[in-house]
Amino acid sequence: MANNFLIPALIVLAVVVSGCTSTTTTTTTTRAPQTTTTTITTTTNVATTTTAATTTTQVSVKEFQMTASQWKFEPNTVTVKQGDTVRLQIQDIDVTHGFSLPTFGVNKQLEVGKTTTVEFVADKKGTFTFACSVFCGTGHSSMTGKLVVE
Ligand SMILES: [Cu+2]
Repeated sequence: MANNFLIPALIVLAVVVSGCTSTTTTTTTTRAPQTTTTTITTTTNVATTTTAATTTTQVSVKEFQMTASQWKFEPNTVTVKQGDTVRLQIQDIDVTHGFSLPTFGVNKQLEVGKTTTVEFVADKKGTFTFACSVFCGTGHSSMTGKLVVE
């Protein structure tokens, strides 16, 4: 008799599941935040915009192209309405001239070959003489014109 000793290999698989518990210790360092308080004081200038009252005479700009040459202004008569802002674009053609209108505080020297802007408010009614204010030759004294404010 063959004694087969069957030794049952009892493989006991003891699966020990060891739960690997890793403990993470988080050290939270709470720092008091350094708060720098910058106080910016902004002064806002609230511009009080005074809207030009349009209750008075209608404000309009009357623009004229004018030339100055020996010895005349062309045109030599300018007619506007009282209250108008008058803008003259005066082109000096030949030699140095000037443009003076004392009643409205205007006196400008003109430059040869250039256009000079003269602006004023015609706030008075009447007929006013403007003239060349820079000696420009024999006919200088006759180099005048009229501003008519109606
Ligand atoms: Cu002149």
